[in-house]
Amino acid sequence: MASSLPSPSAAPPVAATDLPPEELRKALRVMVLARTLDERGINLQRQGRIGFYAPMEGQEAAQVGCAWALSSKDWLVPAYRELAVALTRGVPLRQLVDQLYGSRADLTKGRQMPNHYGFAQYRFVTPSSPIGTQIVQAVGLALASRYKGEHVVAVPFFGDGATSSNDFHAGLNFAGVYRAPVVFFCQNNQWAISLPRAKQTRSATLAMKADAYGFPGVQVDGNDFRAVYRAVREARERALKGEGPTLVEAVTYRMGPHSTSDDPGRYRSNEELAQWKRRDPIERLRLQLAQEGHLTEAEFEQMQEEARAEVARTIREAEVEPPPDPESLFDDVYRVPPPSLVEEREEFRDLLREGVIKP
Ligand SMILES: Cc1ncc(C[n+]2csc(CCOP(=O)(O)OP(=O)(O)O)c2C)c(N)n1
Ligand SMILES: [Mg+2]
Repeated sequence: MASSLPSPSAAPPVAATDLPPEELRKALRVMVLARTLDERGINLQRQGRIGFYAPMEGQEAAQVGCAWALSSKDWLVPAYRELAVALTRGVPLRQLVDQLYGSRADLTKGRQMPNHYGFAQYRFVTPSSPIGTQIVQAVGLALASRYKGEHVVAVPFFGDGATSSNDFHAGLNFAGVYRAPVVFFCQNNQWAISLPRAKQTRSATLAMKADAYGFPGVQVDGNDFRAVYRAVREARERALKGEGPTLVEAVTYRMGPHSTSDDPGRYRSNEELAQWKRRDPIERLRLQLAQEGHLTEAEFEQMQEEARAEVARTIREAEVEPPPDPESLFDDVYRVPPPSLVEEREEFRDLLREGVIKP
């Protein structure tokens, strides 16, 4: 895999971008906020305060760069690792943390695993856990939006592993045939749990798979915010002009474990991690801004400090929310519940009252 890595000594020259420095500083702030919550997320699980966490450390530039290039009405169709996408779209930190706790304040009512959040208001679709399913869902959303005359794209977020799923091929083929306004955003973070990219496919790149479906595929340095932003913006423009989908492969790295149920030390080396840490996406954008005279060290430290304080305050507030009302598990399935379910609900209420079932 080392052969596919860009050489750290040959850092690319600072790329031109249409984004003014203030926008880039805002993007960096979101990247820092995402990393801060991510670190706390792992610790909260280790301390037994939440049940599960899937970190995205290392993928901040890919996620923020992509989401920054979209409009607020474009559909986001994520997997379980898209924290920084949600933050870029403007989802309040508190709503994300409430979902991690699955408390009464959680919009998904404690029914989804942590990280599997959805926000209708932000067009951030709740992920389905089976790998690749969001790809076909996004194609459907894109076509439906076009029929309705909306000037938007749909963006499924998926990993290198998902490119082996049936839904990847079905989704790309259908989108190609119907020129669906989709930007397929693949974060190639080198691993699908313990399966390395080299064992995922013999294709030289993931981007080239788009060739078979008759539309462009572009590979981009996923740790370079500006490169990702530019690639997604161009793909979006193509889609909106009616020229069809694009597959964007953002080459990046999952620095943490797959999830809190995983120990990456069992399948990958410290050297590999160290190599990628030298390509840290946050450090890259920070350095670019500093070199261009748009960010001082003190300003960056303040960004980190503010993020830490905001995350700590949000966790403190979210943690005292009570758990969901146990009886609410009977809600939302039927508009008019069948008699058997009404009966079951009454029985459940009795067991709660008698203390046989504890909330
Ligand atoms: C259809 C299906 N098969 C297997 C799994 C178990 N699983 C969960 S995550 C994952 C790896 C996905 O890797 P990738 O697409 O590269 O995304 P990443 O986790 O690296 O972000 C697997 C195999 C699943 N959720 N769904
Ligand atoms: Mg992966």
